[in-house]
Amino acid sequence: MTRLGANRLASVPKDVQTPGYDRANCGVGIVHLGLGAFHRAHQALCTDIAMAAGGGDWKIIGVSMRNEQIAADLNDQDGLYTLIVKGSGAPKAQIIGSIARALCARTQADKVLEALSDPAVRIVTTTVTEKGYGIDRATGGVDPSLPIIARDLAGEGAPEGVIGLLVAALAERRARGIAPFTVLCCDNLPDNGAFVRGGLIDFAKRRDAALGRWIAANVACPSSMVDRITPAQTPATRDLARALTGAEDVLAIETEPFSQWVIEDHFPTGRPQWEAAGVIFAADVAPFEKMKLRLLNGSHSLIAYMGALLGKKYVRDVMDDPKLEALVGRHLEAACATLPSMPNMDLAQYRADLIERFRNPNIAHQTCQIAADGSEKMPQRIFAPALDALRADQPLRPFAFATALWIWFCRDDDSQSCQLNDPRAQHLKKAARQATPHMIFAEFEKIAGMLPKELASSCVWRAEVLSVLTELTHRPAQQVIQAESEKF
Ligand code: CS2
Repeated sequence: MTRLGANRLASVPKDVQTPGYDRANCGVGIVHLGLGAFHRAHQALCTDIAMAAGGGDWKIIGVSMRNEQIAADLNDQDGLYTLIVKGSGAPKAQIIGSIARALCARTQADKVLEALSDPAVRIVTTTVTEKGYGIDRATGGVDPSLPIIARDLAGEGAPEGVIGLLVAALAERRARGIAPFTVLCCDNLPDNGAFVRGGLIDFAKRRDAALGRWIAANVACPSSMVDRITPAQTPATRDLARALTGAEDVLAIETEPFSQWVIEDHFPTGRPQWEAAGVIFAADVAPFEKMKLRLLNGSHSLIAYMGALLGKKYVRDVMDDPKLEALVGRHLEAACATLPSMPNMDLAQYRADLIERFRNPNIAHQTCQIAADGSEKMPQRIFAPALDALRADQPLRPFAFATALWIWFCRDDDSQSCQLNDPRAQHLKKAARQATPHMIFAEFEKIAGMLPKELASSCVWRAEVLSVLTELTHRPAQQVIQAESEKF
């Protein structure tokens, strides 16, 4: 079987869409950090559509932060890969051509810096996961206790972390009189533009105060909300790509039909015509971010911990159980009540669509994948809406329930179907394994930057979390979850 590559494009079946622009005539304009499945199903597709609609030099240099193999594989395929959309009908494949070439930051930091310093590059997009920035959310600056931040701050050799690389490239551009690039964070974090901006300025100031001031005055960091459920690749994905395109593609990925990208329109050095891909440009992204983080991601985390504790491998397996689905519905309702009014959004429809998306029988999204990095996800997905609910005297129970399940999952019991995978794993495990629910709660409360103080000190919140934890110490999780679904 021939490998996917530029020379295969002419011979893929007619129903497989190929890039609608002359790749050779479009130059590079974007560097993307974080070459995972999500980028390939989302930003790279939108840029592919934008170039087909309006041309422009917006091809992407894709940078994998740690994975050398993915970069090599992408280069072997001339930057091309197959995106398979799986809705209710037959799966549909498309070949994406917006990635010009790929690099790995861990092994080719100099080349990444060179690309980032190129005047042609006007935008840097990032999908490196919540923990990938090394930013301390309590201070808003970088966390120097993290090895990658400490290493890059020390300035020994080329930087390897996201913030270190970006600051080094911005310093180089400033020294050479080149306008800075716009940094567009595409991770599931609230106010993600301000978040990454805070990290860049703080890192820069620690090395050179004038550079910090220059970044503060000149670098645009628009916020964005991104959404598309994209599971990790499996061997079945590659088999399907082969069957649909007739080519071997080690980078093929599958995704759902739904896709959303809302961006604050602040690109001083230009941007692709992403509108052509349905991107919404909004003056304020915050309401969209809140909606997505609290409804989709919040209920995703609930599904993940129910699934992990009950041995249900995929999101769709959780949704197949009417009792669990009812708990997801309850969570969505409570989370919805915490949102600001959104006159142009039909939230009832959004919620109904979410249930359908989670149910998609053709998407094999592992609960274990979503359960990972809970300490990085719970604050914006569960604790922030819980605090708003507390202040507005709205139901806290759904958030307390999700929190207690997460805490129980952090015990990392051998019987669990998936193991704890979290940058604070040791700390969380120790806290979750305390002898009594009160001791567990007290230990979690102490974890810096995790629970908002006002929430942690609320008796109502405490009572709700403790009641679920107490039940979990007496009965199997299955019985506790089932009993919870019968409570309303
Ligand atoms: C998921 C997200 O892994 C997770 O934590 O909740 O990756 C989710 O699938 C995306 O945000 C959907 O847009």
